[in-house]
Amino acid sequence: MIRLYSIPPSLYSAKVRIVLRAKGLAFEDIQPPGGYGSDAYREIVPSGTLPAIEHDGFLLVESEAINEYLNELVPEPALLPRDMGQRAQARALSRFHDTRLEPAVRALFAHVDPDRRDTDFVAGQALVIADRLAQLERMANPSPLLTGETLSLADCGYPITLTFLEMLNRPMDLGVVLPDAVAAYFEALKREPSIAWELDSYRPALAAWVGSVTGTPA
Ligand SMILES: N[C@@H](CCC(=O)N[C@@H](CS)C(=O)NCC(=O)O)C(=O)O
Repeated sequence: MIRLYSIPPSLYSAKVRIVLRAKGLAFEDIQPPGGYGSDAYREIVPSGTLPAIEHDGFLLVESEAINEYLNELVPEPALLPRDMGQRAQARALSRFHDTRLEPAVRALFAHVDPDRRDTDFVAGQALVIADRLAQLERMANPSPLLTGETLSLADCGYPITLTFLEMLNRPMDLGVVLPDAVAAYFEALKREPSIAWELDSYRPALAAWVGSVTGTPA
């Protein structure tokens, strides 16, 4: 049994759960004692960060490393292409999510509460996000997923970040429109069973978080 340390709105924990489910792995979802960064949690996970997994006494943090580990732990279904170049490209697209698109969306979190919102910053950040999405459209050629017909590690962060964006777009007046290819890709992601499963529980958790910050239902 794998233990996953996570909290409900944690985007990178959702990215790991998609792989756990795609691999058919049983797991126990545990909230960090005292919250992430607490002394109690650091005694278990020295970095104090989420997500973390514990498997047969082996502890690992960082969603990319965790997902690569799970992909090797259970080889089928393979979540990376056989071809070396395509495999490298899948990793590049996953890192584009983690280092370019997601941080641009995450920068909005401090402004979700209307009482603490800097509208100029939010308007500027909406442009950055639109630029990142346009970059993604130029880099990727989803058919319908990033490496073809079947789910790969490249795909696992995008459905969560795009769901965040979808949920914040209207209440924060972002006016971000997904480029056509990215919108079609998002729809294909939602049809993927392990992603649909994750989104079923993730959406309410996200809505609850947005509602708790804004004081209104999202
Ligand atoms: N690069 C990390 C990002 C995960 C992340 O941002 N986790 C947040 C919680 S959702 C966290 O642990 N923050 C505490 C910290 O950065 O010290 C990954 O891919 O796992």
